[in-house]
Amino acid sequence: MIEFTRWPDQFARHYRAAGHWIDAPLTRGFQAQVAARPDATAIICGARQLSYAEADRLATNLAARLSAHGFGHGDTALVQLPNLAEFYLIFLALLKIGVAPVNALFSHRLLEMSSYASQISPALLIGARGHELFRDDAFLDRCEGLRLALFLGDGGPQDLKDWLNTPATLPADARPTPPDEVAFFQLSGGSTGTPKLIPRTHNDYDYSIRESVRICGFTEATRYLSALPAPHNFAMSSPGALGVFDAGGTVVIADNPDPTLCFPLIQQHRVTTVALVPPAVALWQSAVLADPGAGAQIASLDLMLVGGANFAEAQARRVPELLGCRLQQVFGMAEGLVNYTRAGDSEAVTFTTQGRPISPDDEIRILDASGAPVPDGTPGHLAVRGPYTFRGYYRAPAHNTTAFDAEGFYITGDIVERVHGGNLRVVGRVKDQINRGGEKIAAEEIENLLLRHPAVQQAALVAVADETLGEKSNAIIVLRDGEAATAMVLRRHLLALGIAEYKLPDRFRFVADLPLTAVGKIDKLRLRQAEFDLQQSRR
Ligand code: J2J
Repeated sequence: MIEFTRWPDQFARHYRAAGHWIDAPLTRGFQAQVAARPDATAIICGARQLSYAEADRLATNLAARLSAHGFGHGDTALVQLPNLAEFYLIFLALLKIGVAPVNALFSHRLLEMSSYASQISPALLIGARGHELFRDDAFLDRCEGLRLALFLGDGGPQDLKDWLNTPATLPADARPTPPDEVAFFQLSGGSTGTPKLIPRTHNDYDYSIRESVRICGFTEATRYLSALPAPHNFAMSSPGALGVFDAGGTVVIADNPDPTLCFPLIQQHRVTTVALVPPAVALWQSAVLADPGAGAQIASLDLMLVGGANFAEAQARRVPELLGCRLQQVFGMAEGLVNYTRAGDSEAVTFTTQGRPISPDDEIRILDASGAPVPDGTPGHLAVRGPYTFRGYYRAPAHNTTAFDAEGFYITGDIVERVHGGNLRVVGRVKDQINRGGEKIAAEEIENLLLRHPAVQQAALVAVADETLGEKSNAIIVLRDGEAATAMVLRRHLLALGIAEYKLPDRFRFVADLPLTAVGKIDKLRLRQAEFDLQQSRR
């Protein structure tokens, strides 16, 4: 079994007694639909339409062959695929035999993938030959204990499609890991030097999905456009593709949220529901404004879920106006807690808050700097404990001592206020992270990499406001005496180290010195304020 930080017994007992944890595997919802409505369409991907029975058959083929090769409980997998049907087939296959995957983003490169590999030592690697990292097999040497690698587009014995398509029978004793064990690892947006992993159990994740389905009213008639990166927690579970499978609806896959790609898909497949980050909503709104015909293309759209980053009230109000659908705001995190505005909420709640928690057992604390609760309407630090909020990052004991308080509350690093009868409004952040249009960048990770360049003496990454993305990243650099380096040189340095492109600083600024705190650390607060002031003065 995979070691992870469990919920204390009395909490587990309570979550079971309350009916939150039902001791079923994460495949439960999907398998129920396979049994009840085998011919219903589960996934549309390009020209392919997979029924529930067909998707199950392919996932079972892969699971069976992996099982025959000795894969099972205790094994982990590192998976990286673009938005394709195979992503879900593999996830289901691995769950069926109790192999726990990390599903990396397709934008991740050498550095992120190496970090995941060293944290989980995957026995299985699944990737796409189309990704730069897998043009050859060099990366395999970085995976200690690797027993098998399969690739999309391989064409040889390692061809993933071959493993999915060749009929095979699952042994009678193959089963998912027990419901209160790790089902898979979710990715943390992070604020530390290395990307952290979040163990998610069947019980906790399944609960968040079941309740999300109920809150968002997903049914067999739901046709959900999956246009965000498929492994992201929002796209997987809020209610996400797994929520669609639970309800028996159809997932329509898009590679990305570009309206020129998505609008025709919506029209062709009569899509009813979509989840987007705010910058994508802005793109969709502009597309409709620019071409009234575009509005007709998306006429089947009934519900838009928006989350992942700050969503301005004015833009929220324009969702029903311009896009002709209902809006539910979502404030979630891969670590657990998810909040939704609900159908039937007042306009004030729908347009100016990020909703309220899924569960009556989500314990929310909003605290001032001294740790005392703040009154409603006052911003404070959000801490949370509950039936689907994790209890510890994977193999990160030192970090866990500061990420949680003594009572097991996860300290989110978000600043929120409670308004309109228990709804939360996200007003800021103290974690050292840049939220670049929903994509999270841990400042420390990039600063450490910048410091590896010989010309760099000090480096600080801070967020600056951006009209399109909400935030962009700004690297502020002090060079060593007598050294020279340009933005281009440092950008190349970061790319050569192998970071995902979305983490590249949008701008570089070279300064003579950085403000320091009393203990000699870079004073990020002052720096952020200085950058903000600079930005204002340029307007
Ligand atoms: C402001 N900030 C938000 C929102 C997340 C559903 C939706 C989103 C995520 C997600 C998710 C925000 N307004 N509506 O996992 O299941 C910021 C907060 C939060 C961090 C989490 C889901 N919604 N945020 O975005 O793990 O700062 O999850 O702590 O990527 O995004 O990021 P992530």
